[in-house]
Amino acid sequence: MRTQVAIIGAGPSGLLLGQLLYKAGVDAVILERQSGDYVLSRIRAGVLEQVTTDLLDEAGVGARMHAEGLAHTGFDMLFQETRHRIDLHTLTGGKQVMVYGQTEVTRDLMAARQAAGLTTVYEARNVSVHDFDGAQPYVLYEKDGQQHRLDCDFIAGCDGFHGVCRASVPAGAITEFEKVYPFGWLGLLADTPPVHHELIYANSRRGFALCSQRSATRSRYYLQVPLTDKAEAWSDDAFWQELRLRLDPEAREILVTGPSLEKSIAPLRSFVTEPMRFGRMFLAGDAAHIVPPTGAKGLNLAATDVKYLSTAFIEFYLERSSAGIDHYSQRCLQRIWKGERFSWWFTSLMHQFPGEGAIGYKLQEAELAYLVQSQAASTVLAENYVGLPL
Ligand code: FAS
Ligand code: PHB
Repeated sequence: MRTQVAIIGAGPSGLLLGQLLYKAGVDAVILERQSGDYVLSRIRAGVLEQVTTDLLDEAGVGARMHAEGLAHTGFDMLFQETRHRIDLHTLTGGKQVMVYGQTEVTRDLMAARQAAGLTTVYEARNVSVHDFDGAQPYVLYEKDGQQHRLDCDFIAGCDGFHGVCRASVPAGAITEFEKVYPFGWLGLLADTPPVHHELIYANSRRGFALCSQRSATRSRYYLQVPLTDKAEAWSDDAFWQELRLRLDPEAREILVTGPSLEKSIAPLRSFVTEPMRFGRMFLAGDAAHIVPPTGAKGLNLAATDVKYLSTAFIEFYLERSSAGIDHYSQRCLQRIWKGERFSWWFTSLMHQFPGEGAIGYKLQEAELAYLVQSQAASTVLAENYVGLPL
């Protein structure tokens, strides 16, 4: 089989890249290790920046997002049992975010790809990438016990943090920057009405908590937990009880609990790969970078990588220009490091760090008090949260 762009991974990065290339008439085949159902079963991001929603519109998959997504113009910061609203809309001159789960974004992209009759090989086993430093790269994979070869012009590594593409780059050609946080996020999804119409980010001495949502009837909650915790060791009752202890009296009173649909623990890390291009192979999304989810940047940074990469490929094929390809890595990394900084800052402000002692909490409280009193400080938070301009 031959294609112009071989995309490894059918998460949001791979599917969005495939859709943008299709709209421009560039051929791409996606190879995905898991089944489509498995990809959809992973519960992840929930907040989309305007840049991302615009990109989904450009890809022709924004209709359901606009019909079912929830536009949010602010969120609450909770500390010392008091909530303070960060008015995104006023602080950013009219911007907002869209609350629409990554699962639904993935579902919309999958449906569009299937409707267009485009090739996605699910359950492609033992994918390996070859000769990406040469002019004729190719990919090998197994499907239903048969070995296959996919010849291509370019390889897009959209295969996430644990993928094969970054792992195939020779050690001397890549630099990795990493910071691992001493805690994780225990997430719970439930068909219960959200505790508030907007998100609540809570800094509690017991640990961080986040009250998010997927719709008016489906809630998503997170608790900071030790890395040694196991999701299966947390009963639903234990989760709800701990969440209540980290909320303010009003939210405690209003909280509607119910059986969990999903419970999982995600580790938190800051991670960046430099560069993101290796000959004719390009990394995008979690394959190249990871942020702690506090700032809701993971999916959004992936989307802007894909914007830059799709534009570069389209310029190459339609305008015979290599400018986008040659500048891809630099363009992405300028934005990625700003997203990494914000996500690290927000995580450092909102979580309890073992060993920081009482002074650690007092310093956080001082910064939070300043943040909600200073328009300048709140504006910095707001403009990073809604997403920096492209
Ligand atoms: P993905 O990891 O989503 O997709 C990569 C795909 O490649 C997967 O489908 C995988 O099966 C496939 N793949 C891997 N290796 C392969 C191989 N060898 N061959 C073929 N296919 C292969 N972001 C937020 O903004 N908010 C959150 O709350 C949040 N929570 C998260 C929780 C978890 C547990 C994780 C892991 C991430 C979370 N993120 C969150 C970040 C997440 O949303 C990512 O930014 C987003 O999934 C990035 O999408 P992709 O780059 O497509 O990577
Ligand atoms: C989510 O709804 O999954 C979510 C929302 C905001 C975040 C992180 C996760 O900062």
